[in-house]
Amino acid sequence: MTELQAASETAVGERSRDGYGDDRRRQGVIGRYAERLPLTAATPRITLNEGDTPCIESRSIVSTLGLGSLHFKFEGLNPTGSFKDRGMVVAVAKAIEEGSRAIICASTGNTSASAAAYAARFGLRAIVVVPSGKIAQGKLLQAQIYGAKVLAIKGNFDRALRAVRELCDRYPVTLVNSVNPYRIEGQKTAAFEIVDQLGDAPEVLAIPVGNAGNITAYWRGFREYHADGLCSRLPRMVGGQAEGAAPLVLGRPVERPRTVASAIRIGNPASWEQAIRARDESEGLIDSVTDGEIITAQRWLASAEGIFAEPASAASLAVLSKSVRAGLVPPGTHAVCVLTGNGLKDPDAARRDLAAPVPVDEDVENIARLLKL
Ligand code: AN7
Repeated sequence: MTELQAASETAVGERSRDGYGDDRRRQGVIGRYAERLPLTAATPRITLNEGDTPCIESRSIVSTLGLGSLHFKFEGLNPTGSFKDRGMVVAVAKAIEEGSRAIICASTGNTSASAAAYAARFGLRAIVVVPSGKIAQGKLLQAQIYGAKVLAIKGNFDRALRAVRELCDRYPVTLVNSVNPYRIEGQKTAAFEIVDQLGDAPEVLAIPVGNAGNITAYWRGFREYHADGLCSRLPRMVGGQAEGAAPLVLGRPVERPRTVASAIRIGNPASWEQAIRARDESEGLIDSVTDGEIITAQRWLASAEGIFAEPASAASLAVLSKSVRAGLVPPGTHAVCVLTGNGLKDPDAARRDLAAPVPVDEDVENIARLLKL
């Protein structure tokens, strides 16, 4: 056998039986990063094929902002359409390991969609508590179709979280909000992937901040890789909050948070201290952006890059753009922007002011005239 034949034998041998080029994706977060997660021999290796999302290179926004490089970590391509799947798979695996039969969360929508999906697939009961009338249509639909018990609470996310925390203290139900430490452990794998995909950590990581679990998780992930010599630098963490829901920027809880980005309509983040620590240790910043800036960023991503992310996700681009204009992120910086969720989840937010479809009949000449062909 020639060397070439031997090499191709090996390559074929590594292929999974159903013909995937490699089975990294099919292993999910637990399979790929097992040694960096708090697993035991008894933790079930479950997956819905979460993680391994693309780091998409910017084609146009990078030069408009004058950055050295810009990549979008598009978490909207996870199985339920958001980054929540990374933490949920670990939280659910540990819940199963511990013999739990039911999971519960408060949610602005994405956590509930993810909890419902993993519970459905792995035989747990899911209960989700959402702020009544305040979550995106697609997310509510997801929780319902996966078969979760959906409870709508009068009041905002912060109230819902308080209620489920108390419930879990008193009844045999596992809390899967990001106050569950396994959620943060799973979510830190996104930082590992960015380094694995780009070869090093970026200089700036722009990220939306709501309950502040994700910024906490990324910072932990980068620090772990850095401590093990797997990246040469640590990024500055640049967090974006919506102006009407910016407790970390104001330095105090917001009683009645308000924003078009319903996913981050949170007034009293559970991981408050950890987010401030991530900001300060990384010499980064957390700033607020207006709803107008968020929607402008969402449209910009879609029309200039072909990426449809939900409004909360676009807060990361909005805050990056604002920081560049303010001179807080210098020209030539290597940046990654985390796009946490899929735009299709929230058609109502995206639809505003978009041109309606143009009615036509099937007369080709008329169509051609209309299009000035
Ligand atoms: C798309 O689903 O809190 O700062 O209950 O859905 O880790 O809270 C969602 C949060 C950013 C903020 N982008 O992340 C929930 C929930 C999207 C989100 C965030 C959320 P954290």
